[in-house]
Amino acid sequence: MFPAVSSAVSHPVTKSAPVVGDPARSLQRLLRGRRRLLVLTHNNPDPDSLGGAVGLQAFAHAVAQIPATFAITGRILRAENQEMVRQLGIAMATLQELDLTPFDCVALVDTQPGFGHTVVPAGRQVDIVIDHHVCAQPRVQLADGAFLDVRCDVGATSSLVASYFQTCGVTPSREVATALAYGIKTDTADLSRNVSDVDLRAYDFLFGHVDRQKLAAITRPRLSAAYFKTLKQALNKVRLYHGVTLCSLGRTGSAEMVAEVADLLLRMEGVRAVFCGGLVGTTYYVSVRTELQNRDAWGLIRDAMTGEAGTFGGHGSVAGGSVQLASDDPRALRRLERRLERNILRSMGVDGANAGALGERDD
Ligand SMILES: [Mn+2]
Repeated sequence: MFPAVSSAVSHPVTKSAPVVGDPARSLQRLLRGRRRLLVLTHNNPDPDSLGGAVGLQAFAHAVAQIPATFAITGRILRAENQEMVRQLGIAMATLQELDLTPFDCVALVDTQPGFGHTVVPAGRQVDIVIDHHVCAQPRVQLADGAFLDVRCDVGATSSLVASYFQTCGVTPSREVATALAYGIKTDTADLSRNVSDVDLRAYDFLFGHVDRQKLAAITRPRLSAAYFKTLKQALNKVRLYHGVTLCSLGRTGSAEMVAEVADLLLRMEGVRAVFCGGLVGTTYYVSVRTELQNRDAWGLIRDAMTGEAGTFGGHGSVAGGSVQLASDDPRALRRLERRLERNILRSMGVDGANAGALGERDD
């Protein structure tokens, strides 16, 4: 999941924010001065944000003996993520239903204040930010003396949280270690993408504590019949061009399905870039995946969104965004699909070519 940044911002700088002193010890000091911690992340949490959140909860308990509540907005969408919650017994509250008065400390993990897909309760300031996304926004809603550990060269927020355990000599429980390890696995594509020394050291540290059976169960969960039905419909809509594949699912159940189909299509031989879209309610979600050496996913989605009042974010090989439609009128959807396709083909230099469908060619 990527932060939706305004399409008006310039290309973000992919440099890390400086981490002054030892982050683990600074965080420990801050937590020791608080009574109760609220851990938040972006809407529809993904494995890295779930890992980071339960990791931070456990860390706060271990080094400062303070209770922590993890509260979410949105839903846990992917079958893998639901299985992660089930297998590891991850407890979470719904932010909108939570009484916030007892909390004197608010943390954001795997996101930052001001990101479009992140809810910070009105009137509350954020005390702790642990993240690895590029921030193109001014720092808003940050408390004085806030703890900020934002490292854009690190592959996963879970790696940052795991490093705090390691620095402070705290051993995570099997469940917490498994959550952190799965967070790292998903955000770094099994330590193959966007991976840094911090990620490798964190994974090494965690691996001895991981419940490998549970990790395997999370990686390959049962999938509903509805999932396969959606997949079948999606595959019928694939449009193949030279090196780039497009797929608009039309109306679909969730933004996660758009991302899943994009991941799957990138595995097709000869495909170097994938643009996948789908309408959920009146929001059209776009997922971009690329293996191009000379173009990053952020540049591709920016080109695709040219002229649209959409939001998008991403880096490296993965980007995502959305466009708000006035209604779910099928004609408006078709027009949007055509505009995006035209932008994408122009950007990829395959303007004017005809699309192929699956089954029309054997290569
Ligand atoms: Mn992440």
